[in-house]
Amino acid sequence: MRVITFGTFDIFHVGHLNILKRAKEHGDHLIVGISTDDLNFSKKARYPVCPQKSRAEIVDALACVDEVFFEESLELKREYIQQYNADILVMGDDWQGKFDDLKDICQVVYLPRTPSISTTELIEIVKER
Ligand code: C2G
Repeated sequence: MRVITFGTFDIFHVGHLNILKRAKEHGDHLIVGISTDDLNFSKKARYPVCPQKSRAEIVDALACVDEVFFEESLELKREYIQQYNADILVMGDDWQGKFDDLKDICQVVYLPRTPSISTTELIEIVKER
């Protein structure tokens, strides 16, 4: 089974690692869409701390990840799922219900987020020190 997931993975942390490891448990090939710097800017009005090439290299180096590509638009999930022949879409439960319309082409699974860690909180902690 081919699993696909998406994310920014900026300032890579254990919450990111946990979801990728758990995503892989749903199949035998894990494909990760890394959101581009421009997609982040359009969504959050700021660029990620780490540029997309570095973020993709880090995720691609993980033992649980088989393949990465750049996610250029949030609206293209259906096309990416078809292009990469994914059987299962895994997303964190901060996206609960948001991708249910894709259930006609793949399974859609939402996994609980790891509590008490996020890129935004890490940025705040580093700023305070
Ligand atoms: N995550 C998690 N636990 C945390 C933090 C993040 O499980 N404490 C998960 C998120 O739910 C997501 C993945 O890690 O599934 C990547 O998180 P982000 O980098 O914040 O990705 P995001 O900006 O939500 O993705 O199409 C989606 C876009 O690419 C944006």
